[in-house]
Amino acid sequence: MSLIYKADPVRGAEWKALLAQKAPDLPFHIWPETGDPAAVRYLAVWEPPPDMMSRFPKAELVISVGAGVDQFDFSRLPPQVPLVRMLEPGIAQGMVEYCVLGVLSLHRHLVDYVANRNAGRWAQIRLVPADRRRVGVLGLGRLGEAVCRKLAGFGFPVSGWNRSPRTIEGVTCRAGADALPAFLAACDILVCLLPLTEETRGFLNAELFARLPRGAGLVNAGRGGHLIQPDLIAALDSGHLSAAVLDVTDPEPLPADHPLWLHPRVLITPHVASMTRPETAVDFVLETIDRHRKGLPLAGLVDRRRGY
Ligand code: NDP
Ligand code: OXD
Repeated sequence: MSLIYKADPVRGAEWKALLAQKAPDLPFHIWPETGDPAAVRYLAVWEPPPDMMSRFPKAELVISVGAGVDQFDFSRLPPQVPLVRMLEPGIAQGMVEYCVLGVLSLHRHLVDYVANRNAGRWAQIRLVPADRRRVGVLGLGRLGEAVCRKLAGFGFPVSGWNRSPRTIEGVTCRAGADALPAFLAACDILVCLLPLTEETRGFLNAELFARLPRGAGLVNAGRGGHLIQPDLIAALDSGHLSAAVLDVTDPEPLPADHPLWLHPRVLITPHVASMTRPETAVDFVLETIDRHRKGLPLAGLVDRRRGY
């Protein structure tokens, strides 16, 4: 009964050392090494091998090493094999840091100061108090909720928009398509933390940008597929949007000659908003395997019909 890991090999080596201590009886292999394929029961993967089920016919449980699961082709996973997404707490911690970084960068005009630095220009921009900068978060799941709470602590008026209704202390929560226009109209900075699904692909588009107040900023830490990139460039060039902080792009890596790299109103990071931490990820995986063996409900179980 072995566990296969298929993701960043450097962190895989850390998983191996941790598992050797915490679960010495669980054979562990780092892809492309697999041991006896017939012994494989559990997989912890970022991108699964396309022939996963024929290669590992006795696989019983698949765990995404990331919080997102849009990289999975659900049709290749038999319904009896549960897919669980990573819920280790380091992901939320990293995402909170990143979104605070992105929102504060926009709030405190970092894009302008980078341009001024490049031009050797000393020019002070008037501060806007946090209580006059409205921040909105799309998606109030594990990450969106944690981000809202932290941002509210800075004194920003924070609102959130979600598929189903949510209550978060200190945050104005709205739900459903009918509530979206009013939510967007009150976002000076918009943060996207939606999962990428059929419903949310291309969500950040010209129509949505037009509903934001003139001069609004964007932080996208969800997935590159949420954003229609030419629409963003058009909105920035027209001045309707002031700046964007993007951690995710489509494709990844973004080609060196892509216009987004050179756009003066865009800051890009290479999908590093958060990184799954081996120490806590291994604990989550061991607990998930244990619950699966006991037939208990699994935290992070993906609903394949919803797509997240
Ligand atoms: P969750 O599944 O916990 O939350 C997703 C939230 O989005 C839920 O509250 C859900 O609503 C809401 N939602 C889903 N579809 C819609 C929709 N069509 N309209 C409105 N709301 C919707 O996910 P996480 O918070 O853990 O993660 C969110 C995403 O962040 C991941 O899917 C991944 O893409 C991205 N991510 C990016 C990382 C990075 O490094 N850049 C790192 C980790 C994650 P409901 O409550 O109704 O289900
Ligand atoms: C994730 C990611 O989904 O790293 O965890 O993007």
